[in-house]
Amino acid sequence: MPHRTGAPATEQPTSADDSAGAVDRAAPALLRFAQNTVGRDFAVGDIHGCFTELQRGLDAIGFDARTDRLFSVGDLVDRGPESHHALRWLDKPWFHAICGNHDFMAWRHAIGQPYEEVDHLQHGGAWLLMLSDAERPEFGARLAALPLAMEVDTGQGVVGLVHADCPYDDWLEMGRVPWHNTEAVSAVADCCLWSIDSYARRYAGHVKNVRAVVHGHTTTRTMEILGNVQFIDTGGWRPGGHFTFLDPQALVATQGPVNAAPVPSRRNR
Ligand SMILES: [Mn+2]
Repeated sequence: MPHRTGAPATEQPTSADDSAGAVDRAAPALLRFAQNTVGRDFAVGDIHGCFTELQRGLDAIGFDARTDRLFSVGDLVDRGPESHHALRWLDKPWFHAICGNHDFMAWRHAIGQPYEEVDHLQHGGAWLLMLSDAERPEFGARLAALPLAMEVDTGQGVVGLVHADCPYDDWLEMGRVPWHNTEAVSAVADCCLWSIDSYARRYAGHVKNVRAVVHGHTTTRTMEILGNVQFIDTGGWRPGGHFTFLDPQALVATQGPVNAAPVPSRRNR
């Protein structure tokens, strides 16, 4: 059980039946990547259907698809105009993503088992209705297969990626989670997907046995570091924000260009 995050935050589910681990996943929930010895690695925050903006950022940092890798900390879909491009991006051999709460809501919606605690349609999910009946299950299956966490070997220890919050003070615990035992996993999955607790408390403890843990989910004006935990969702998906590209090997972040899309009128946000 997670011991860091305490009581569930308001967005978190209360029923085990509706919790994030209650539906079988097609992939191991913790994926490990070997060190990239031929190019650079970058982690990027929430994308939310803004893949053209993301590409603009990649161009700005000179991303080389032949040798570099891009790791998304989740929330590929909802809110932006190009959520339906998510599978195209997941097909790219250099693009790897974990599951965010929006990806979770989208896949539950797409397979006809909507997550009852949050109305996905009210949180950017209307794009799913635009897909054909043939496309929707494919999105459901692909998003359901996203792992809840990743670790990237940097040659100086691993850097961990989790969408919202790390359930443990010791990264090795992530490797001990019985990911296929859905009842045991649900509280862990809920923390990984939804929790804003550590950030809200400005918790600055050091997660052991990992160089750094990288999160999205909590949108900040500039990247923030608490202990060895790095929050990199700097709102590249919304007007005035920018993508932050964090090199896990050097632990150096580069800012992408400012998102110059017009600010939507208030009722359309
Ligand atoms: Mn999120």
